[in-house]
Amino acid sequence: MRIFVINGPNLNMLGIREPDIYGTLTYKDLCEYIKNAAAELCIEVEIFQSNSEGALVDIIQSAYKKADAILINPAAYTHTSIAILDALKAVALPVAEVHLSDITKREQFRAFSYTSLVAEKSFMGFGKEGYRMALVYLSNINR
Ligand code: CA2
Repeated sequence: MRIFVINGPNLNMLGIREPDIYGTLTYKDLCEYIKNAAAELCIEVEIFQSNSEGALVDIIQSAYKKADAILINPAAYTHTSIAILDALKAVALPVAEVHLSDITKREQFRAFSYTSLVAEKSFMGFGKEGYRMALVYLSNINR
């Protein structure tokens, strides 16, 4: 099974600021954690990160016929991007949404997620562990 893990804007800055919200984990640490979790589950992962909405749409489209599922943390685009929602609908793959923080317990503008409209399941507020939980969830989806 091959899963595309897609991370949105500013996640590459993890560990640099706002440790109270996102912890001290760096983006490199997060990628290592995802790769180790995937290896334990015998899943192949390809990890992407972009700060650009269009690039994220391109990455989602490239998953078509190449991936069996998508794990996505669209970061701030979670709350704004119909383009990312449409791309996820277009490729019609199982989607799990992950957020390091619990977006329902933060500012009001973060409470709504366009991604949740297409995601089969959302994991939020579990930090890096949410990525492992989402990999487990997607690996158990029978298609
Ligand atoms: O909790 C999450 O995973 C988020 O998707 C993270 C996004 C935020 O916009 C979403 O509302 C929730 C932010 C990504 C990282 O932002 C940083 C900000 C400062 C320092 C380092 C990272």
